[in-house]
Amino acid sequence: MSSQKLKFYFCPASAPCRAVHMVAKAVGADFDIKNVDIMKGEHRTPEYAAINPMKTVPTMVDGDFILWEGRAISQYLVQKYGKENQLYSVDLKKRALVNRMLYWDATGLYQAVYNYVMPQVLKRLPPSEEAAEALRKQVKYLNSELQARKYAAGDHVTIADLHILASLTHVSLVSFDIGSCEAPKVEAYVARLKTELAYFDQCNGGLYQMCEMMKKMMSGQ
Ligand SMILES: N[C@@H](CCC(=O)N[C@@H](CS)C(=O)NCC(=O)O)C(=O)O
Repeated sequence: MSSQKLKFYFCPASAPCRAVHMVAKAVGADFDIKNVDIMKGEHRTPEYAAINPMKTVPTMVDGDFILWEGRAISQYLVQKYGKENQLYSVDLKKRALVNRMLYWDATGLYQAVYNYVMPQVLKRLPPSEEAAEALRKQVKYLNSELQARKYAAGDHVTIADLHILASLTHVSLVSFDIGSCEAPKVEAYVARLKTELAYFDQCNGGLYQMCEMMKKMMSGQ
């Protein structure tokens, strides 16, 4: 195992970056963070494109190995540091369930969050009822999964929970009430994870700073 410090390129408010940050803390990785301000277009510079031609965050650099796609980085981190195998069990079926929830987050939940939140944040468009309904549908689905178990993929926290939590908290940037989704299990799950994860505040502060900026912008300050 290389003893070199990992380097993460993060935008502090970004959901996949916050999720990877939580995973890195959970496994006790030693890392440095380089902030990339995507609002200022810092991810589109030739220097950044040379590291990640997709020009997205997060990106991880581990010596001469470079990886992007948040969920792939999280899987790499647990496999590399492996101290908390429960986060991404080596058991075939347990891992398959974590993967199912990670893929659902990538293609279902986070897409719905993105489609509802980002037009309001980036283009100052009014909230779309159609996008809100699509998001409610995803939250209700998670509620049904949480009837049978405490966490997304079992009875303990996995990397799927950390990505799902990052997606769900992203709605704080706008006015979206998870309470309006008739999903009490999801509300309780988010509240529980926020208190259970010792690193939650440290890894998610950038989101709440951006929420404050958004509030000021919306009120014309
Ligand atoms: N599927 C990718 C999505 C990465 C992504 O789109 N990140 C956003 C920030 S949340 C970004 O880099 N946006 C810049 C752009 O698309 O121009 C992942 O999960 O890592």
